[in-house]
Amino acid sequence: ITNSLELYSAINSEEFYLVYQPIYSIALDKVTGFEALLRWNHPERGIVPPNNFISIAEEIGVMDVLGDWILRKACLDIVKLQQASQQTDLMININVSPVQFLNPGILINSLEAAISESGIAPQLVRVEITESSEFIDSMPSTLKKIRALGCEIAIDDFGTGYSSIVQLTKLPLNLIKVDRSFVFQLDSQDPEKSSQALLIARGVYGLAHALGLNVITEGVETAEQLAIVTKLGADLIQGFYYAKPMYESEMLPYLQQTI
Ligand code: G
Ligand code: G
Ligand code: NA
Repeated sequence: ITNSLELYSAINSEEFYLVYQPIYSIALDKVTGFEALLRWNHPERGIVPPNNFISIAEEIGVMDVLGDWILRKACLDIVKLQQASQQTDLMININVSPVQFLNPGILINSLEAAISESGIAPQLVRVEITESSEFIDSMPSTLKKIRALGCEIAIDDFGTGYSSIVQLTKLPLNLIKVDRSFVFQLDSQDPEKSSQALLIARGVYGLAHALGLNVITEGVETAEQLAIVTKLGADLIQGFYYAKPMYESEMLPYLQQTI
């Protein structure tokens, strides 16, 4: 249903936009950054969620172009917000697709361009990666280059799919993002399930911290879940409890209202 022409034209006619979800620091008791999340406002089909088109964009080879647009737009938006909110240390998490690691030169160029165009401090940029066994060989050297630019690297969806404990020591990471299925299970009404989830979560936080990695806990929706993960050692929280992904125009009012 979606072809490359349609995706290219969508980039040119600005049908893509980014929404932003806050990331909250427990230690600092404030929002310290946002994750940029892609949306497609299709002229006929309305809002198309990324799960319905990113894999197609990856297959037909437009992810480098789309990824370039995402990096530039997200950096520009967060710098604007830093200035408007006078919170100059706000961080931006940006998703990079595994296929972008097939053309590392383009990815690094895009990142450098996004940084220089926006003037953002590179250490405020976090690149979120998901592991994919196909591209794993080309990843470590490219990740090192990203780190050399000064950016941070977070591994997404930890605890699902390919991301394994071994990778935590093989890749030059700064953070892991715990998949929201973790939090969901902590809260299970089934006592056996929830106590198992508790053990696993404690282990993951402990391991991450022992390796010097920060943890973003995704999918926190309730005060109960927040209390549980805080006790377990969570440091950064992303979830509907704080806010759903919001439009760019909503970020400044959101920050002002949470101070
Ligand atoms: O925002 P939502 O929950 O619909 O996102 C679903 C998934 O789509 C995310 O977990 C993420 O993996 C992917 N995604 C969202 N935005 C981006 C983006 O800008 N780039 C890439 N590569 N993936 C994205
Ligand atoms: O894996 P990744 O970080 O790319 O996923 C981000 C997506 O997860 C966002 O698009 C958002 O819609 C979704 N998300 C974030 N917080 C919550 C939450 O508390 N509950 C649920 N169900 N989804 C969430
Ligand atoms: Na992500």
